[in-house]
Amino acid sequence: MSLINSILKGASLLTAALSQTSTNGLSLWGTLDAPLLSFFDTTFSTTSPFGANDTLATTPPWSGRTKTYDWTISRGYIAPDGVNKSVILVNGQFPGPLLEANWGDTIQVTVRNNIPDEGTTVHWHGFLQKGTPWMDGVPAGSQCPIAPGSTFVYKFTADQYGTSWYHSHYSSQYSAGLFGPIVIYGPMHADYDIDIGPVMLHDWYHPDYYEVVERLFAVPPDPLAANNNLINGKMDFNCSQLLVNASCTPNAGISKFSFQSGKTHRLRLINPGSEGNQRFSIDGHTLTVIAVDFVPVEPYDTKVVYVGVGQRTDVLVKGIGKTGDAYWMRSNFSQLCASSPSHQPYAVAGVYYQGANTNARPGTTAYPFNETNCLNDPLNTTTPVVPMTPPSGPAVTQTININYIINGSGMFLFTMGGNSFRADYNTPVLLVATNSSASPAASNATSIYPTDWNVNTFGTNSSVRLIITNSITVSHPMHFHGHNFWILAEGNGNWDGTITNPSNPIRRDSFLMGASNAVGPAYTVIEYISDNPGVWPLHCHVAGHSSTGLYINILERPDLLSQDPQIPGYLSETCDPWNKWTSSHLVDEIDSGE
Ligand SMILES: *[C@@H]1O[C@H](CO)[C@@H](O)[C@H](O)[C@H]1NC(C)=O
Ligand SMILES: *[C@@H]1O[C@H](CO)[C@@H](O)[C@H](O)[C@H]1NC(C)=O
Ligand SMILES: *[C@@H]1O[C@H](CO)[C@@H](O)[C@H](O)[C@H]1NC(C)=O
Ligand SMILES: *[C@@H]1O[C@H](CO)[C@@H](O)[C@H](O)[C@H]1NC(C)=O
Ligand SMILES: *[C@@H]1O[C@H](CO)[C@@H](O)[C@H](O)[C@H]1NC(C)=O
Ligand SMILES: *[C@@H]1O[C@H](CO)[C@@H](O)[C@H](O)[C@H]1NC(C)=O
Ligand SMILES: *[C@@H]1O[C@H](CO)[C@@H](O)[C@H](O)[C@H]1NC(C)=O
Ligand SMILES: *[C@@H]1O[C@H](CO)[C@@H](O)[C@H](O)[C@H]1NC(C)=O
Ligand SMILES: *[C@@H]1O[C@H](CO)[C@@H](O)[C@H](O)[C@H]1NC(C)=O
Ligand SMILES: *[C@@H]1O[C@H](CO)[C@@H](O)[C@H](O)[C@H]1NC(C)=O
Ligand SMILES: *[C@@H]1O[C@H](CO)[C@@H](O)[C@H](O)[C@H]1NC(C)=O
Ligand SMILES: [Cu+2]
Repeated sequence: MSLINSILKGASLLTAALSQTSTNGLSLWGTLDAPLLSFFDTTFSTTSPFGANDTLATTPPWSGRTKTYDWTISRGYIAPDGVNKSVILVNGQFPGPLLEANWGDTIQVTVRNNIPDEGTTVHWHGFLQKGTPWMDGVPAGSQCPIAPGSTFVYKFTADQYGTSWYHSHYSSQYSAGLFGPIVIYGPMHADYDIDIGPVMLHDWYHPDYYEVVERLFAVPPDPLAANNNLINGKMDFNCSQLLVNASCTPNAGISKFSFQSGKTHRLRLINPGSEGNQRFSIDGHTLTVIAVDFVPVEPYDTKVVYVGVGQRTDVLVKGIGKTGDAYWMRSNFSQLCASSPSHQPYAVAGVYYQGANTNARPGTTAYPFNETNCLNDPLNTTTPVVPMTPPSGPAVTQTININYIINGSGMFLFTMGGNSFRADYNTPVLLVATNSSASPAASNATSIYPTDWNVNTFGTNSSVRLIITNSITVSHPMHFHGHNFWILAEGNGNWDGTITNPSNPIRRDSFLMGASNAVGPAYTVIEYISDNPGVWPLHCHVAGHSSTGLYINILERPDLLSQDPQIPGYLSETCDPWNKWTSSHLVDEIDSGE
């Protein structure tokens, strides 16, 4: 019997065999004790008028309020699915604590790195960081790694509202658990009664993250397949299929959620996974999509949503159940789109209506579903609530191809724009871009950057259109920092210039890049306005693909960066301790660094 069938059809009650502390440390995610979230608080707003219904606003109210957090990053041992393993925790929690704020707040997070032998950073996925490009949390891009034993204070504006996540950007460290959800309360264009909060859907590996990366760099590469799939950091595992030497407890306990009959629930789906794109559904229920990434969209109904790695989808779910009812929530690791098939791709959680026995096993049936592609809903189904029209012609258009090479040592490496990326942790691109003695060159040329840093610049062009093509038969969940860019078109073969919804194309910060097929290479055409000086990575969010080079840096408005006097000071806060630490410790940069 497969694990999933034994969970779905088992005879006993769904009682967790391990305590929440054993499975998730100090985290409450996935338990019925996890707090419900609140709503947008407009009372603080000093810009007037500004209300919960100002859904067309494009700039945040200035709140004057700072939300402060104090986090310690450290190693620990937990058993999220019953298999005990070494992880990296935020304040002892997996998944990490909720970062919540109102739109327009200042967020200040003190991050103390207590990992004894590795640097770290925290990236705030999807925030624009306009005016604070040194707070993006990218080692070798916007900062040096935070050295073991040192602290860095991230401070930035909650410039977007909706759902996101934070994660380490250092090597594949987030695969070890260093991530958590972000909720920014803002105007609401669709009403709901109950905010269930984050629902994190992600694959899970039993070996240590470093071993997963090591196997990628073997010759020939020997990629490890995901061992399990989790919802809010929890799932069961069949211990007779264990492939590592670790203690294993069956029936560790799955996630559970409370629903109320007749009420509308908001679920904030997040994929913080390492490889697997997820198909999410709740048996018998309809999902109304209201936001993709940080972009509110005109509501549309569907039974299944596809959430790629790094993406978020906010859905409203009408409580169709009666008192005492229980339903299965499901998230399937999309096998059609996986580079390596997962050992156990099916995650489930229990949805319990008022009065239900929360240890009872739901008896509901999944929607039948066959995978036909590895893309989000068609571009024309998704219309942003706040309309924005791209300029009638972009200032510059560039094609960037994704491919691979086998290098002189027989290593398989991904390439983007012709080169495989590799970072230098001691020399962030942003620091070089503001190096006053080098700035005349930096403002004009990429020649001062080593080739494998993959630095691209478009000078002072006001808008940039990128035709990203993929020559390989594997799809990629791509993420671009610093922008909510437009997605103009996607397909295979040659783009004919047609733009979907030309007056208001979908915008987001993470997209699914299709695979090459019989028609030809895949293409996705994106466009952004060059209004955010900084160093913005554009990369695949599959941890192993980014580690093997599927990554470029876009150096935006180098002319303005070279004149910013604040940058050297911010960078020395991490680079001084890091340079000191690395002068007496060998940094084992096994992968690209990201
Ligand atoms: C666990 O896996 C073993 C070996 O594949 C299989 O024989 C057994 O039926 C599975 N048990 C359950 C409860 O799924
Ligand atoms: C996991 O291993 C650690 C370290 O060996 C131990 O302290 C902890 O009790 C174990 N937890 C479980 C659930 O086995
Ligand atoms: C927002 O609009 C709804 C429906 O039009 C109304 O019931 C509600 O009072 C409004 N809220 C605010 C804060 O204006
Ligand atoms: C498995 O781990 C245990 C505890 O760390 C150790 O005593 C044992 O030798 C290991 N077994 C194998 C086969 O590596
Ligand atoms: C998810 O997997 C289950 C099998 O566990 C299957 O019945 C269901 O149709 C799948 N749903 C989707 C959306 O892929
Ligand atoms: C899925 O594919 C099978 C086999 O081709 C077919 O019988 C079934 O009707 C399909 N289901 C859906 C929901 O499309
Ligand atoms: C989107 O485009 C597809 C194919 O081009 C078409 O079949 C579909 O009706 C369109 N949907 C909407 C909502 O316009
Ligand atoms: C091939 O790539 C690996 C990983 O980046 C690197 O360690 C190795 O030196 C490269 N070999 C050559 C010949 O460039
Ligand atoms: C800054 O530029 C000078 C002169 O080109 C060079 O010697 C120095 O290494 C550069 N520093 C950095 C951090 O790039
Ligand atoms: C920028 O580079 C181009 C081509 O290399 C050169 O012609 C031009 O003079 C440079 N401009 C500046 C300001 O350095
Ligand atoms: C726009 O970008 C192109 C391609 O990088 C470059 O050749 C051109 O000089 C840029 N124009 C300006 C005004 O910076
Ligand atoms: Cu990829």
